Amino acid sequence: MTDIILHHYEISPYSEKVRLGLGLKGLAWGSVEIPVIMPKPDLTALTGGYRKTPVLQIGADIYCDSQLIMRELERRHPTPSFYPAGHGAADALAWWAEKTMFSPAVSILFAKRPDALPEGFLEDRAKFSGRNIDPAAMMATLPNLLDQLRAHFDWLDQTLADGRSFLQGPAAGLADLAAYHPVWFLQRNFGSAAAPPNFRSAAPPPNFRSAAAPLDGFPRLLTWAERIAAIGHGRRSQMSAQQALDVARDATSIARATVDPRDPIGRKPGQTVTVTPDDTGRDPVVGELVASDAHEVVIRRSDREIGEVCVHFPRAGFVVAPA
Ligand SMILES: N[C@@H](CCC(=O)N[C@@H](CS)C(=O)NCC(=O)O)C(=O)O
Repeated sequence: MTDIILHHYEISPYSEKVRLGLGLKGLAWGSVEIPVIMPKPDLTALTGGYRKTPVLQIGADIYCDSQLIMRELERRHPTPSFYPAGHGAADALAWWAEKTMFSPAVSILFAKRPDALPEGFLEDRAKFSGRNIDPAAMMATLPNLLDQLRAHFDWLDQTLADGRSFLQGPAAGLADLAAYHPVWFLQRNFGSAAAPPNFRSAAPPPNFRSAAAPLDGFPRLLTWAERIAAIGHGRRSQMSAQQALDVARDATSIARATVDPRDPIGRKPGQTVTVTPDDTGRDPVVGELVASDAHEVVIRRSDREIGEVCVHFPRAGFVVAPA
């Protein structure tokens, strides 16, 4: 059995970024399909309440958020690197791409295809995002969603104007995988050969030969997307949620107590803290601080069924507070 377990579902754009990351590194991984709406009892037994998709598990270490998942994959499997042109700019590009393009891309689906969404989906996402989701009202904002995406897609397209294969040069990296996911999502749901939105089954990469607005004006971007899709997903094997819980129960975390000498407010291992996303799905996870640095915070928690696990979160985009 492989060590790497991804908890995800097929139509999730952030999961597609990680699946491609596993493909880029040529890794074998166990695939646990999670529910698309709450409740997600098997997932939250591992995370302590964090509900977002995807989550990576390696033994009794649980990595929340694709930002940290990619960082951990890079740490454990440095070659080929997600950073062919160095760190910093690639991370910032990924942050920009996700923060600006994910929301308009999924809003287009909510507005145009509410009929294709599973029962209870819009109510779940209203709770998740803390805002009312009304497809009719979203339909009225469609022109603006398309305008916004077109502006961001144009920046990507301009970046490729000198004939480079990928955003930062000849090799694919984190920036490409992060910026690709809205393109993949739109093509998968609205491209020329799009099937109805499918939350469950793995689908081949969408067809990038022709596209609907706002992607239709960017042939370079479509060729770039084709190159990224060709990376594939590595070697995936199905796993049940129960198998993943058993793995966690039988493993011991690799996290070690580490003081962060430059923690801005002097947090120390042993303190009880909550860690909460600062945007959507703001479910606090409580645990004992084990380690932290500028980009990661690790807490230890105990679950009745699986015993002790360490849950890892990014720092950017998360609030760490005393419990
Ligand atoms: N910053 C997070 C964002 C994750 C995210 O918002 N994922 C969406 C699906 S692509 C989600 O969690 N939706 C609600 C859910 O799956 O319960 C990451 O990079 O992993």
